[in-house]
Amino acid sequence: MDAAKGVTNGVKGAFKSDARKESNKKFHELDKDKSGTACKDEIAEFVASNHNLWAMLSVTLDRSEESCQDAATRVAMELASGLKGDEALKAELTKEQFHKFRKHYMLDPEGSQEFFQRAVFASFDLDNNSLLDEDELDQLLDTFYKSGSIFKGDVRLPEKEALKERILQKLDTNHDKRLSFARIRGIISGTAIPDFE
Ligand SMILES: [Ca+2]
Ligand SMILES: [Ca+2]
Repeated sequence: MDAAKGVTNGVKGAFKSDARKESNKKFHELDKDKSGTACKDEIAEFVASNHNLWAMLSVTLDRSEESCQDAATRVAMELASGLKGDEALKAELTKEQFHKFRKHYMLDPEGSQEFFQRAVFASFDLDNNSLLDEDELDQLLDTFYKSGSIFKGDVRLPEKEALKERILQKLDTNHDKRLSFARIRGIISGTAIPDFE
């Protein structure tokens, strides 16, 4: 290994262990019952005290802090556990899972963006089945038509029903009138809107 590379790796290593140390410290604090794992209630408290996980959601969607914290907690449990829906809520997260979640979705700007988009999705996925059905999609689309939404831009939106039709036509490839996060992500982030013009 040459000297420059050695230094780079050394710096990376130091950064890594700092992030890791911080995660371990936070995990220790949130693990209230000292079980060595983090359950949903413990993560919920952690989420509540980390405003950047839900405050923008509350402003953007004009929803209560409590409902946004709830959506953010569901997303955090899913991303950290790798499980879905109720299974994720029953998970006991390890210190390692917590650290990975924190590193990917809290410390990394792109990951934070994804977390926000997933939290928007979760806010409308009221039955927590990881799919937006027609009613849930309807509510999401309502936010397109409200002023001050994140989905702004100069794009002229068609009538809501027409937009819904087009979204389903384009994205609901198995025709069950339900959309997963992966399918609708472009709509939530705004990047897919021009496709509909
Ligand atoms: Ca615990
Ligand atoms: Ca749903």
